[in-house]
Amino acid sequence: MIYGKYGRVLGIVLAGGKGERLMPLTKYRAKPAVPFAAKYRIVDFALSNLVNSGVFSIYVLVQFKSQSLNEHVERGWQFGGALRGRDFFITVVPAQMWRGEHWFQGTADAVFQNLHLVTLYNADRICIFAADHIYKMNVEEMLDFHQTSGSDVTVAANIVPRSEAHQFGCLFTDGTGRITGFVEKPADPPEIPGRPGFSYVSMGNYIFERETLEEALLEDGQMEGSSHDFGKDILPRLFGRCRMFAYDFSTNRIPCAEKIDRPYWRDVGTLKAYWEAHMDLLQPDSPMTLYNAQWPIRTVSFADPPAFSYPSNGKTCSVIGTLRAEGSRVLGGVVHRSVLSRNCTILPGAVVEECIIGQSVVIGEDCRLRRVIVDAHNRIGADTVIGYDPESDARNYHYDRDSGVTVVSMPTMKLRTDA
Ligand code: ADQ
Ligand code: ADP
Repeated sequence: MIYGKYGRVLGIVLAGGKGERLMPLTKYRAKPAVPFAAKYRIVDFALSNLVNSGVFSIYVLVQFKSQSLNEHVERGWQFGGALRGRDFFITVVPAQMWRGEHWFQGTADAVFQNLHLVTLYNADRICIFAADHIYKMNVEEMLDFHQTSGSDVTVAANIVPRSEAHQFGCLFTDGTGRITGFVEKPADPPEIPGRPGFSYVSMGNYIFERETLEEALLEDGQMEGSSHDFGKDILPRLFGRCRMFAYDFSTNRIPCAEKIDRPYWRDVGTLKAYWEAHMDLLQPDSPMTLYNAQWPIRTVSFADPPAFSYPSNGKTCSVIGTLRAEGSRVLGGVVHRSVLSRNCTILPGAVVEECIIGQSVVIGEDCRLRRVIVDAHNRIGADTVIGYDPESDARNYHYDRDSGVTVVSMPTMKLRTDA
């Protein structure tokens, strides 16, 4: 267990991102609360990685539209009985204007405004992790690397195609992994020497020695013009001034009896990436599996009935290559390469292909849906066709030209106070 071996390790999960590029999925919820893979929320991956690695003291910093995120963490992520207490907690921390009349201005400010929690916990080192990614990571291996290399700051790093690297912080390292340069979201990302077409990028997960963190944040807090962001301000300022190393994610190993869990990491910040990450999971030889009992992805449990499917009204029922949450029912429809979330219903004659169907959604009789994300609580009327005509989809729904995916957003709630 980590506790003791690496001193007092505090986890801080940055879960305040707005997720504008995921609109309309982020219209009523924060990005880390966006549902994923039928029964999870995006934040479950970061939290599972920390907990599975033995980090049991975690603050989750939230900001925008955090209601459902708070409820999710409170409902699904609490230690019970004798484990509840000073060293076993997962606590949501809202912005509280500790340092003036403003919300969290950036990721660094979010931690700066909560530095007293680091002091209260008496942390030796702090794992500051993003909440926006689908991945599995054995954090103990990163802590081990941090400790053996005598690092003050360790940045988890992954190799991505250069064409995607402009969305990330890009790193330069020497042969030992020491960071020799850091540039946040460059228009012209640098290539890895000797690996044309690929760049080395920050995964937004950092381990800081406490003193280094406190000094860097105090300095940043006084800086005029800073955006108070780890990627934009803190990291570029720190390298050269302290021992800063990149932890190579491709070396990370997840315990798995069947040797199937290969390193997988995906920023699901855009609708395209979100949809593709789901399609990755549906591949029989998917690099990431949800079925590794030694590295469970944890989430809230509900008293939902079992998933069920049967032919109805003489219509065939075929469900293939599909992730199905509890309570989902296919009553005589065809569902291929799709995701069925909790308690959704597919009515007779409907054909659903490469779709993500949200919680409690009903897909009406004889509907045809292809490459559609239907957000929670929608009722799609009988005979509706979505995903076959981009122009019509763009008029009626949210059509994402980049991916060719259509999104049906959550129905607008009519409030009694609305005019
Ligand atoms: P971005 O992906 O642009 O870059 P950002 O929007 O800052 O990251 O979000 C990082 C994490 O912090 C997310 O989990 C987000 O939810 C959370 N967050 C954002 N603003 C917050 C705030 N004000 N308060 C609390 N939490 C907040 C970062 C790094 C890059 C790196 C990528 C990897 O800056 O260097 O490559 O992550 O995806
Ligand atoms: P839930 O599982 O509670 O439905 P979701 O993530 O699907 O959570 O929804 C996010 C939040 O948005 C919930 O707190 C829900 O009550 C709220 N919500 C749903 N529809 C609307 C709406 N039309 N207007 C405002 N809030 C909404």
